[in-house]
Amino acid sequence: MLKRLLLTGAGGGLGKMARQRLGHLAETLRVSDIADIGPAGPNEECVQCDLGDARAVELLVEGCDGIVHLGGQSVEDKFSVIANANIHGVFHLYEAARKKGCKRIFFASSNHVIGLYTQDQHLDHTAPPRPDTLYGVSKHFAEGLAQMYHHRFGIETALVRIGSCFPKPVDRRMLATWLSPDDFVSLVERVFAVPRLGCPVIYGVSDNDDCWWDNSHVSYLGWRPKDNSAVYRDEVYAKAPPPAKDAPEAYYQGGLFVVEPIREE
Ligand code: NAI
Ligand code: 15L
Repeated sequence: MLKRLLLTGAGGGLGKMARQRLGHLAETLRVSDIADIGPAGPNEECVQCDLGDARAVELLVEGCDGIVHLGGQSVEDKFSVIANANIHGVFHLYEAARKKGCKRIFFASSNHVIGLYTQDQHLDHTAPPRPDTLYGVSKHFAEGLAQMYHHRFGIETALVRIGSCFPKPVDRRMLATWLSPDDFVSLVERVFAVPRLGCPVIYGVSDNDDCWWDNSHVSYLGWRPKDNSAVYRDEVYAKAPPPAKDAPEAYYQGGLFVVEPIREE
């Protein structure tokens, strides 16, 4: 069991669920966000912190032997917003981990690192990145940063390219990208249970019938996703007629992110 697990982004959609379901992994769960997420529950510590503030992040990481890093900008935005949370923020986190001796991190990367591949392409961890947005580029930056801290300083990171982690899939693309909350939790559990993690890219996706991504290189983790989006297929199909075959949401793995405008500043 970990002594103190840091959960960043605890005020977000995924973070709220993780806060409820990951407490058993550590004696103390330190939950953090830029937003106020207090009060602390039993065995919890709450720390309000902007990831863009290097000194605050160093204090945040102090005393933690594991991190589930969900905090940051989670969709496309102006470059300044992406840069603060996802570029400066992730650098501050790894620097703090190095200085304070935290050796294992679950990093919420994203399918938008490979969003410009088409939906008929099957990818494994060797596929060269094709980010679809500044957001996707920032996640790729973080993956590279984690590799550097692994090979130079021995910090292990699960680089989890999450597909779409929501209670259920809500559109046709998500029939392929859906990661169920239960499968997310079981993946975090395996990441902190295995004796040797390394720094692998892992596709964060359930055992869906529709499948673009291959995780066979990380079978050593013993992670076996159990849910399948197919049980929601009829519900999803009933919502809306299929988009045109060449519509971005039907053509690219990143869906509509690929047509996001580039926002300067
Ligand atoms: P979210 O947007 O609901 O939560 C992100 C949290 O990070 C928010 O509570 C926000 O206040 C916090 N945050 C933003 N900027 C910050 C800063 N400068 N300092 C400290 N905290 C800050 O996003 P969600 O859906 O919960 O996703 C969590 C993580 O997983 C994100 O990093 C996202 O990029 C990643 N992800 C999520 C996917 C999903 O399907 N939910 C898919 C792929 C990746
Ligand atoms: C992401 O990276 C986002 O954080 C999430 O909000 C979803 O848009 C997800 O990707 C997705 O592609 O469905």
